[in-house]
Amino acid sequence: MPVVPVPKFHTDKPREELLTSWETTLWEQGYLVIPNALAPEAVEHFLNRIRSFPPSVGYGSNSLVRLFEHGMDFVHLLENEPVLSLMERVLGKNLHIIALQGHRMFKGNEVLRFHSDEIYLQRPSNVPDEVEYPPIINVINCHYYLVDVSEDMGPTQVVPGSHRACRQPKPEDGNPPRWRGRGPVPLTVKAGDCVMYSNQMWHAGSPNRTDRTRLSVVPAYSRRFIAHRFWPFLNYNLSRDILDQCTPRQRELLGEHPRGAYG
Ligand SMILES: O=C(O)CCC(=O)C(=O)O
Repeated sequence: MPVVPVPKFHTDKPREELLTSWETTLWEQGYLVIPNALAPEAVEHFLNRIRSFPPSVGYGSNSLVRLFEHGMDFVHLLENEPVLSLMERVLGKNLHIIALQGHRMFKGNEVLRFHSDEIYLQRPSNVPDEVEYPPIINVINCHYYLVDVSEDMGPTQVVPGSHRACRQPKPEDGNPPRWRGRGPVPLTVKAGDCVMYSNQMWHAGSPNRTDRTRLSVVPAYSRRFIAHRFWPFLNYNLSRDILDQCTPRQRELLGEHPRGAYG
């Protein structure tokens, strides 16, 4: 594995009251934006990295995958504060990542269909939307933005509260879909901001009307019981080069856990 410099990350843990307020927002709305989550030096570093990688084999032009294979800089990013403390608060200390992607969204390759990435609690088709279901947060997609994202650049959109829908959006929900009267919010941000949302909530990109590319690094943190999505899944091997350089906490974040029920 090539040796790459590791930029400076934020290491200060957030105050308890701030964590509590962010956590409340996540449970209530399903999403949150933390401004300046990534230091300017790290933004510049990952911007240059993400720009230059060849496409990931087998994936579309908008998704780089398993970025930790490219160098320890991406592994260190997983411990960036205040994001890690918030993830631990919501998902438990034994959380791990199930994916570490890079997004390169440009005119023509946007993800425009609103969807939940996965449904963990399914509302049966005979249960009306008025029936309360709990908010579901098992996986949190965290987009660290490397460029400013204006409304014409096709920002990610989320439908507030839709992590309680417990189903995929349907044509009757409208185009774009609304959940309990609320339509999508475009998440325009500055470089360094971190957009995070429950992967069960309805989200999509939007048309990029510029010639610029929306670039982000996207770790997906999850509860321990959710399986990794490191293709080819069954026989995926994390290289020794990476593992030998990781601290015990970094190995846990990549998916090493104590033995428990089932093995
Ligand atoms: O940010 C976007 O463009 C949407 C990406 C998306 O839908 C996804 O990662 O599942």
